[in-house]
Amino acid sequence: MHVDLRACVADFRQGPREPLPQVAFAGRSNVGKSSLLNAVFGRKLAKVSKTPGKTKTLNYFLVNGRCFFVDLPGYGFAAVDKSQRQAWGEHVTEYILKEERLRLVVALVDPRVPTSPLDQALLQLCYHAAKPVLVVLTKADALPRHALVQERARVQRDLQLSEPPLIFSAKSGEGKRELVQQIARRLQTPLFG
Ligand SMILES: Nc1nc2c(ncn2[C@@H]2O[C@H](COP(=O)(O)OP(=O)(O)OP(=O)(O)O)[C@@H](O)[C@H]2O)c(=O)[nH]1
Ligand SMILES: [Mg+2]
Repeated sequence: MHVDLRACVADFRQGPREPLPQVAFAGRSNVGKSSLLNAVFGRKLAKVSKTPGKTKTLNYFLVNGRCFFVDLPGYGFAAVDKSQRQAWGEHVTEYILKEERLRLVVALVDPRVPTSPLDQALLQLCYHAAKPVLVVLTKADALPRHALVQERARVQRDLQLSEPPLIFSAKSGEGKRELVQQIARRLQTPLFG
């Protein structure tokens, strides 16, 4: 996979100009968005941290010259000041509402934590913007299998999803192939080859 980091911007209007489809990776701070991208890329291109709030801009990665994967700042992180939090939220909200090249939102959920109203709000925003959503459970390695299966059913119920969420682990690589396949299928664009 050939990947280039092409832009890091707060306002999507300053993002890349190419007329290529975009796939955004959204979810709470610390859910594992940047780690998921690094696992998919097979390279440490996105910055990862134990401290929530690491990704502060919309980071655009050009994938095989065919589409952009966009790493978004996380939501629900209390330790930054309120005005900064609102500005990030507004930037992400505007991006989802107004970016016409945005074709899919991959919504990441940590199966170990109760469903947040912020996760519900993200899905509502995507439905409102008529953007397709793919829900992915991160950090699958951190739970025993039976617990993971239970949490997957809970998340599906809480978020009223028609299909069970995908399972993913950046640590073990589980779910990587299926995620890439699903993204390619939804974009109707082969990402490789
Ligand atoms: N066990 C485990 N830990 C993970 C996994 N993915 C991410 N983490 C850890 O979770 C923490 C947050 O990961 P990030 O990828 O920076 O999360 P993020 O969603 O990009 O966070 P923000 O940029 O702050 O919004 C780091 O300590 C990662 O090592 C995973 O698959 N398994
Ligand atoms: Mg990040």
